[in-house]
Amino acid sequence: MKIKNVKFLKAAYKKEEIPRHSYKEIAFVGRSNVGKSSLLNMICNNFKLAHVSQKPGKTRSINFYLVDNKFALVDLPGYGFAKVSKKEKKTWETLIESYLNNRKNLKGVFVLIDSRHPPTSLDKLMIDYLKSLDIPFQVILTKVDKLSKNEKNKAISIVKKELDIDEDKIILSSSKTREGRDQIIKKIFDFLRE
Ligand SMILES: Nc1nc2c(ncn2[C@@H]2O[C@H](COP(=O)(O)OP(=O)(O)O)[C@@H](O)[C@H]2O)c(=O)[nH]1
Ligand SMILES: [Mg+2]
Repeated sequence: MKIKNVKFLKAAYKKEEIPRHSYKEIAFVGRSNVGKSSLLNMICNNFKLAHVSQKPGKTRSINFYLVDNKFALVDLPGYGFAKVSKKEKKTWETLIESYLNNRKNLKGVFVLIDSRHPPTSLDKLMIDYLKSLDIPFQVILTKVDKLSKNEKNKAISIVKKELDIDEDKIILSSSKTREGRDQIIKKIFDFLRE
């Protein structure tokens, strides 16, 4: 259970550009600035793989990465960024939905939530959406290096309650300290086996 070689496959800006391949896929979603690119880089041991931005709302495409010529990691555009036009927002939503809705190779989704804040209405919508489509998912609470032990426990109980999920559906992670990396990688391989 290791990730060795990761290479960029493709960026899809519209649904016609979503690649047709037979690789199983694991996707990552979350609001913009949640730490998704940093997490992907941390997991893949590659600090240049995904673009970490100071300005939120940059990734407008679905990015596909091929891992060890075996399966793909999929970076979905961040949702809920306020500073974009309604039209632009709609385009992203349609792109995310058309991907999640019809993707046979999709084996699991990681939903990233900032551990310092309670889940947003968009996080809840995403979880409900995945539940309704019967897509296996796992919640990752990001940036836990900013929390004390006590605050971590609080964050877990809020997320459990707000999203109506069990504790085993939650992983605490930090791209700074690499906390949670082993658990996330294990879960990726569990998803691929299911
Ligand atoms: N303290 C801390 N900051 C983080 C962590 N992950 C990301 N960040 C910071 O959060 C900001 C957004 O990160 P990025 O990975 O680009 O988020 P994305 O928009 O979800 O892809 C950047 O300033 C990162 O340096 C983390 O685990 N701990
Ligand atoms: Mg990003």
